[in-house]
Amino acid sequence: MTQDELKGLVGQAALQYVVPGEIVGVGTGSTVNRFIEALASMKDRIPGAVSSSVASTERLRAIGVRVFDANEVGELSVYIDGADEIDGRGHMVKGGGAALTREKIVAAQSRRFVCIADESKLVEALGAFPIPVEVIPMATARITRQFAAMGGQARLRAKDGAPLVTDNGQHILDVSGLRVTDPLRFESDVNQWPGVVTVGVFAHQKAAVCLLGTAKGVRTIE
Ligand code: ABF
Repeated sequence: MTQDELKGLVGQAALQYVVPGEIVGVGTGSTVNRFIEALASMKDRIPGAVSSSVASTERLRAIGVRVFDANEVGELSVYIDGADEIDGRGHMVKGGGAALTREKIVAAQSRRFVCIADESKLVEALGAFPIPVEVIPMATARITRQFAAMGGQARLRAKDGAPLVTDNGQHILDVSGLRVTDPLRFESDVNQWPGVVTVGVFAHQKAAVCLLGTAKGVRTIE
């Protein structure tokens, strides 16, 4: 099976976690795009969705799903999103698509995070994928030095020859060279550095369920 077919498989499998009659939280990325395609089949059974990006909002509207602002609704039963890395306990690295802050907000508003990914995303320890960190631009140099002191190399993410600007008007540092053995502590520590908006380690908002696309079918890790 191709990677795209594996994504299609888990996108379809995620439908079983959508609660009829309730608003669903929807993430971002190519795997989530396959979930959105599948969601078209039950769009008349849900009032709508809360989305973590402009791109997903457009796709949801295109299939006729109403998109609510996060502030308009209360707790969501489920949030479905992809990941750049996930370990066996549901801790994730996210933010390769630069939407990590909104993703963490919708995840925090949801009772259950269902992660959908192909099996290449499953790792023993987080950190081989450079960890995205959204930062206030004036703090970039100091935060870079703080990561260097931990043995990490932070690179400012660029787009079209200029620093990438997130949906929130901030920058992204991608940090390589770290092996995160205690994701909860890493997330808590880095999150309180002045100038850090969001760190792309999701341990406090970890996945309750991971649907992994494998050559043998969907593997569920709970
Ligand atoms: C979002 O999309 C991000 O947090 C993560 O960076 C990315 C995964 O994308 P894909 O499904 O395309 O690999 O979930």
